[in-house]
Amino acid sequence: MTEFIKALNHLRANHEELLSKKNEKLPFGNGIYDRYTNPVLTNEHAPIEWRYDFNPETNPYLMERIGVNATLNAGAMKWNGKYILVVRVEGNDRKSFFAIAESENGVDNFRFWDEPVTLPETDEPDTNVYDMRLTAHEDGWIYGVFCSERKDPNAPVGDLSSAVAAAGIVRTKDLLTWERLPDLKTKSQQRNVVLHPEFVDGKYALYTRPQDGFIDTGSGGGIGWGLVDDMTNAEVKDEKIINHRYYHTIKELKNGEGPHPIKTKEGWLHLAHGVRNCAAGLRYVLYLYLTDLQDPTKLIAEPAGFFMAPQGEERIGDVSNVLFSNGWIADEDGKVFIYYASSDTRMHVATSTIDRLLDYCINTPADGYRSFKSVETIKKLIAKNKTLENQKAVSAKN
Ligand code: M1P
Repeated sequence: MTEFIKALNHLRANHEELLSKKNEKLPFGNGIYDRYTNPVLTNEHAPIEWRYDFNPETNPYLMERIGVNATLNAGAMKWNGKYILVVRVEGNDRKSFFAIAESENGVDNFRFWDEPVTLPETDEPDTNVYDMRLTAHEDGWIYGVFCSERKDPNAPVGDLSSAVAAAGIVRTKDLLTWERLPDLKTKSQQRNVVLHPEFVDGKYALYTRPQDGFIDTGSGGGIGWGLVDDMTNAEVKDEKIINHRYYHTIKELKNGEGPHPIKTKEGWLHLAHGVRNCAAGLRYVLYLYLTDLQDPTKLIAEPAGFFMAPQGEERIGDVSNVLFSNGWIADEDGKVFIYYASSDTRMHVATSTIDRLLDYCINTPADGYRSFKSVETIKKLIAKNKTLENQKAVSAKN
């Protein structure tokens, strides 16, 4: 056996070992969700066929020819009984593209399909595409709404960083062939646009995130909502903010809808990200909120603070201190798989149930917006627990 063949066999074996690694729940969760020991996808999960030339004539050193830097911000859905992620794969060349990975159980053994998604371009080609939200809409199509980034045509000479963000739209019936539709037209730049799964007043409904610039949301007050007549020529003319940003909260600087909300008996359950600034830079955390079933723009409940924040190794990566989620899957038995990326580098899963998430949403105290109020809330809980202890002591005596 040649050295080349030995090295290739070794590469294949290592890759298979990584892909088939079991994932276990971490012990002692917080009662709301469970985290898992391993990420579900890392850059090393990318198929070796995408990265290596296996021909000893053209690649005698078995070099990695095309590097994958990160696997992050995946949209998710259940498809033919499998847990499907539409992953943002970022190459060493900084370009992101989409690729589908599937798993039988939703927590491990995710394997990429043979080839990345071929995403058609519009007449104005995207420089970069990322963060696709999948929506199996009641009209029968599966839509993918993603961020399309292009260089700012009005940037001053020498400014090579200014960019423009817009919502790109594709649709498919089989996750194999994607039809590109015109980008969403709105008054401002957009990122984190998500399609609601049902018609509202006979129209398509979009969660938006109006922003003044590519990074700054500026006067954009939070997560917006707009109705659209036709997804093949989507235009949001009126946008109203349905989930606001507030001073001195986890979403003071910006926020954005995650995946599309899940319909529950208590209302639409939303997962979103909130961003604040600090000396270490921006900190991205996840939070939940609940809106009315009949009127998805009406807030019913929103717990104070974050639902999930970067923890341990999740804190470190290409963009540290970031949790971001644009994909979750609710099974028919009520189990929920929350797919989240840490520090713009790798994908993880956390599991919970609809009942637990609703309990968390409805019974966790809301934000009082002042330290004094936070202390009052804690004291109320202490008093409640004391009463319970006293009652127990009394009944033990009797
Ligand atoms: O780097 C953190 C995240 O930053 C952006 O999110 P937002 O538009 O809310 O600031 C996105 O580019 C996202 O991909 C990235 O994870």
